[in-house]
Amino acid sequence: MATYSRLPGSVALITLQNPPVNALSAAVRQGIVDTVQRALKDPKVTSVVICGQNGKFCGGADIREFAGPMLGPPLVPMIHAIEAVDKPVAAAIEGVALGGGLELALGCHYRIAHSKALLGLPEVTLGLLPGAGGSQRLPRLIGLTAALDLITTGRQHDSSFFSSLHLLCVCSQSISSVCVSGQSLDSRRLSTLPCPCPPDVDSLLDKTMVKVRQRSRGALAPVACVQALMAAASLPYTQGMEKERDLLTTLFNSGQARALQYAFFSQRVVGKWSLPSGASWDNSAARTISKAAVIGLGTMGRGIVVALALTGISVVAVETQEKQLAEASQVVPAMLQREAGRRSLATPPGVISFSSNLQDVCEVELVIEAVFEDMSLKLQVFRHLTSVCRPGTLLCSNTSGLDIDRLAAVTQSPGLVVGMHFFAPAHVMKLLEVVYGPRSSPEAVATAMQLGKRMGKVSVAVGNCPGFVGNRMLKPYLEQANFLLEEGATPQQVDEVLEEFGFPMGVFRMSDLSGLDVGWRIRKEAGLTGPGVESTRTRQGRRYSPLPDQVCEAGRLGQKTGRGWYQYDGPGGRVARSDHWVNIFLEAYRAEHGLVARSIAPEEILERCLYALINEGFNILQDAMAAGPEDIDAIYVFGYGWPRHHGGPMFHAGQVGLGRILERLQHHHHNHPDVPHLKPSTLLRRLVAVGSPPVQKWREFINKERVHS
Ligand code: 3H9
Repeated sequence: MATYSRLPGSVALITLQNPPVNALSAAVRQGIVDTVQRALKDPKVTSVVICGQNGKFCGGADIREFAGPMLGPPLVPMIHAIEAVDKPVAAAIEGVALGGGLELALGCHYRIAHSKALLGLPEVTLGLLPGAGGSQRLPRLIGLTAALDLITTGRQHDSSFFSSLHLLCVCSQSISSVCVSGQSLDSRRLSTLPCPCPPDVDSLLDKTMVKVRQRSRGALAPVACVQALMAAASLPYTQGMEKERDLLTTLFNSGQARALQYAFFSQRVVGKWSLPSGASWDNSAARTISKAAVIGLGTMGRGIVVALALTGISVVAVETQEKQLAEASQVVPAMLQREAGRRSLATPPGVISFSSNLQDVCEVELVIEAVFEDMSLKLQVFRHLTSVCRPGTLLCSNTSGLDIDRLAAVTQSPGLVVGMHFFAPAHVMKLLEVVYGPRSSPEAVATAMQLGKRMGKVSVAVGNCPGFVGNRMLKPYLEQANFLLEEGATPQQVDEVLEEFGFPMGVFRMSDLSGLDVGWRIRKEAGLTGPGVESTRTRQGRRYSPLPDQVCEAGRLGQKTGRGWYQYDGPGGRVARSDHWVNIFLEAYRAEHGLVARSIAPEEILERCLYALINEGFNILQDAMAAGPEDIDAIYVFGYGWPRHHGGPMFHAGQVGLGRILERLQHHHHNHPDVPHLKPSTLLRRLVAVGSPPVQKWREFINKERVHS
């Protein structure tokens, strides 16, 4: 709702009230309409100020209402009516003015903001455009060029940025004095102003459209934002508003908007973690960490040191190999300085001290081990740590899939051991998997989750199983991609289909970037390949493709060697070009194994890669290794490049239809009975049997089934 009060004198104060961010719900909109009317009718009121309760102006339209029918007064006429009134109206902005909140402020005649306030039009990130006049008023105020950037990216900035664009007025005269002086409000009504455009407006719009199409990877909203701004540049306001409305309606009805809004909420749902033991975010206390240590200063370790230091934590960075230590002590401070310069830090970065002696971690509160992915080495480190650290120190491992419980077992306090699985580069990538073992204490999980949040990560609590959630699902995806090559596809064909779907990189380009030796080493450790293992297409009782092993054996380890599934300009080269060698190699491989290449349709490529991954997601939910589909989806969106406008793999399954996914998995499993990952998961079957409930209901269904079983 919105409350009304008269300040001493002649100013009416309207306060938006809808915790936590004063979103413009039906009740708030009704409140605004009523209170503005009251201010107009009151002869003693000469000016109006709109503000928000609890230091937050407004977080925009109430996203929770988007799923239901539209109730209450619509935003567009409400804002238009405010702009039209003849008493000056000012928006007093504290905290945030985002989306519809900023659009409301743009309908006011004056805008004043606190220096720390954050403003922006982030609708594009929700699959929408600023549809309450924002796409038409903002460019009229700040010019087309600046508006294009803000609206197509959804970027948010503080008030000094917007002051420089004259969006905020430095009030040299108070609002009431404007009224007393009888100054006309005409020039303050943005809808009446022309849109300032650069001389080469057509070329600017064309170039922006090309850039936006490339960047958006199939997302509709950024393109619609450019179209709305084209209208602002070329049409009178009223016609521009018609265009804005039509584009908004199309976006609103698209699956992409639903996916992006789901992604917004799933990012918040995962913060409210719970474990099968009943421990959860609201009943488990986290420790505040001020001193930490990182063991191992390879690529991951260096990134983790920087991520910790950026939050103000002092870090002991330990590396036992002298050469690696010398290199890291040069590189890490430079990385930190660069990152600190890019962000405006609330606190100065923590101090980093380098050491080659594990003994130096004895004073810290938390250790993150980031040594080579080798169980015996990690066990050795954990044994050492438990003997040198103070009792009560949290011991974490950055393993990407090894058994946390085995590491915990060699320590004096297994309850204080958790996994903190970062993604490279660790100071940049948003995802953190926090892995709890059967003995991890709620306090250890809560501390790791909160530490992740402090580092600006989306932290997701996951169970302890090989590969945890992300890498466990990646395995069947990679496996299908290899099988498709055996059957006749090329790496480019597979990658193109996946990139068309919206992944920034297809599976083979991605593998080349990560290094093909990573998986090779894991397969060797698992006894799947290596000296003495026969080169057949079946290993350990199931279909296996030795293709990636053979590529590695040929010395092609990806970008770092200048050759992998593609060829590059040289070692470390970035631009992937198709390589004739790969085609000859695939032909020879097929001939050796008596395989006849067939032409494979893009639909089959997409289905087999994605549905195998999704199927494993259902197995993970069934095994309670993830609390709900939102956790899996957040992991894939923030850590694995899953296109956000498809919501995440589990959301996508719901959009395709669970019945359809089941039917296609059955079909592909029938054709490939030796591939267990294609066998539909029991949970998927059960969900289909109860009528395919929407993804938001799966958690409840799974929990109920668990209670009954
Ligand atoms: C729009 O305006 C469309 C118009 O152009 C046109 C329409 C015709 N609605 O993020 P937090 C909830 S589209 C409903 O953890 P923070 C959020 O779910 C909108 N709920 O806090 C969470 O709930 P819970 C354009 C909302 O301090 C709680 O508030 N606006 C909304 O880290 C706290 O959120 C945006 O895109 C909302 N609009 O960050 C802004 N916003 O506690 C979206 C938040 O139950 N919001 N909630 O989990 C944000 O970016 C951040 O929430 C904000 C606060 C920066 C405001």
